[in-house]
Amino acid sequence: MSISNYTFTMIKPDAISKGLTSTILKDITDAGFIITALKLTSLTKTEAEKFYSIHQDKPFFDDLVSFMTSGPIVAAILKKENAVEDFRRLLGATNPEKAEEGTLRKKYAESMQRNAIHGSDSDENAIIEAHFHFAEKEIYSFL
Ligand code: IDP
Ligand code: MG
Repeated sequence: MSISNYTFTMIKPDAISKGLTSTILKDITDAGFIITALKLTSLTKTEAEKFYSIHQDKPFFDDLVSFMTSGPIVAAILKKENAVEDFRRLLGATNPEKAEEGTLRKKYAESMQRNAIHGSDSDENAIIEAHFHFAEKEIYSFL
């Protein structure tokens, strides 16, 4: 099975605090993604800084780390043909005002920062991010 069939997602603290976890997971599985790893967890400040280190020089970095450590997250690995690209399409634009109708961020995000859900941006990052959150024994293969 090619690595391009997997992506990594997080339901962010804003969406969890609104009770949207099961709704979002249903939207994801209804769109054809299979959950191969799943947990309710949280990020320490150090972990959030590492996960988003590519953005460390951006003006929004400190606020992003505060937001992502403000409450629990749900982390998941998703399987589908062309998973990374298809999930980014389901997710919608980073800025919910620019997200297309029907996308997860259009439906559930409240702002550019509090945008409800994360999705990996490449096959390489999907694998790195999946292993950031999950041990091998927590990842299930359905084939
Ligand atoms: P992405 O999540 O759509 O891939 P990135 O550019 O990788 O977007 O940014 C990571 C996260 O940082 C976003 O999902 C959002 O929570 C936050 N973020 C990005 N740009 C801004 C901004 O301009 N203001 C506030 N927060 C931002
Ligand atoms: Mg990104």
